[in-house]
Amino acid sequence: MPIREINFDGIIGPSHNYAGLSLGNLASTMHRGEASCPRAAALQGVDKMRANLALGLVQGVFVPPPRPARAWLADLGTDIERAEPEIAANAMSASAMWAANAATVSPAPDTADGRCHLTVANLRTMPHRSHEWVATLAQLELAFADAAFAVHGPVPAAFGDEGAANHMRLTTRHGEPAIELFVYGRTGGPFPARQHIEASKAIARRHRLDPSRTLFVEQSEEAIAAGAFHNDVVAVANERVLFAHAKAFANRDATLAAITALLPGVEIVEVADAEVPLADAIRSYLFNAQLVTTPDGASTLIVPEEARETASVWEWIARHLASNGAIRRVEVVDVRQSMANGGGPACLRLRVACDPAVVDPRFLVDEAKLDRIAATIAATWPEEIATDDLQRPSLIATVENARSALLQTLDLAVLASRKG
Ligand code: SUG
Repeated sequence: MPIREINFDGIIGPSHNYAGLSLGNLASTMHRGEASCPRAAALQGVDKMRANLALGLVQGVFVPPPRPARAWLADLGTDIERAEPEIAANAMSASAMWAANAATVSPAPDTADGRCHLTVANLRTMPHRSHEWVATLAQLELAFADAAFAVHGPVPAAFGDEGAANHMRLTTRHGEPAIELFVYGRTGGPFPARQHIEASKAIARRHRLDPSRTLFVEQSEEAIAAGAFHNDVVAVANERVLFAHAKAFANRDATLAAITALLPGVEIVEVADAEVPLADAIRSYLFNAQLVTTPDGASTLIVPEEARETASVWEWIARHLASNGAIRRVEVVDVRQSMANGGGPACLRLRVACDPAVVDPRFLVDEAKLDRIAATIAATWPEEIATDDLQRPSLIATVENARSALLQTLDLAVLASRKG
């Protein structure tokens, strides 16, 4: 079977809540303290996957890690009952749902040993995300156990790494080798830059990429300061299309010139600030869309409902479609529960380009399996979580039982015994 692009969506976990833990992520801060709806959130995620299947795409899933993160709490010398509320919230986060931050992936055609390489992200900048990698690595090692893959542990925690959200790959149909772009932050003004250049360079070396087809690009300080805590909030790439805001990169001209020099067939779709101001781009998550190629060859943009509700964005989309631009079709999905924590359609998925036959089939889904997942969610996920519930013993029992039920549904009980 040929290489296909597979989107692995993080199933939104039963502890999904709005503790407001992510400084620099405006949605997370704005919704701090609100009650969340984990069951509705997870079902929104399932519906997004159904829509992807209907487009003819190959779809996979990752399961939520154990919450509370009991091993992390033990390393801190405490437990969920006794931890201070802020620490408890960090141990109860469902943030692993944003699978774009799970790992960086270099498909086999780009690597010197012809294997598809994955490096799990250390996510060290935010405490609630810093412990995700342990359970994520266990899952990656299971899903991608075939010799076609090389799964790497995290880069040293001295250097922050947030995975595929800061990585783009461009190819053309003319058969030139792909280029991989690593976007790092140097400063974000008042907000942390989460991706460190040394982490990106380490990943490129581990993945045995061709240095002459690898670019390290600085994200603009203005974008980070405006709330684009990851590059995928202001840019997305698929095949030969790069879709980006004009303020995405620190050195716009040099960056676009370097990309074009390496890949003359690239199509750059740039949105000017005068058309869609940075604030609208971030509020609407126009660029946190899934840019995919459907089997009919059409470049399709999957945007959240919030894009339709933002006038400048929806007008830009209408103009682009009418002009017969590189993006041929736009689909709208409702992922509002995730969006309220700063996670759009693209955050919820990790792209792995490989032969689907070499992936552990338990991580691939069709309609029937999504029905079973939805039934488990409907039966076991809590309906609502208020942030002062996070240490309530009955909620903790519900969250742990819900994950066990999902692992049973997917025949992945083996993950229950792994540390996380
Ligand atoms: O890391 N939100 C996530 C959102 C991640 C979005 N991912 C990408 N852009 N690829 C984050 O900031 C909020 C959790 C809270 O506030 O409780 C949070 O972690």
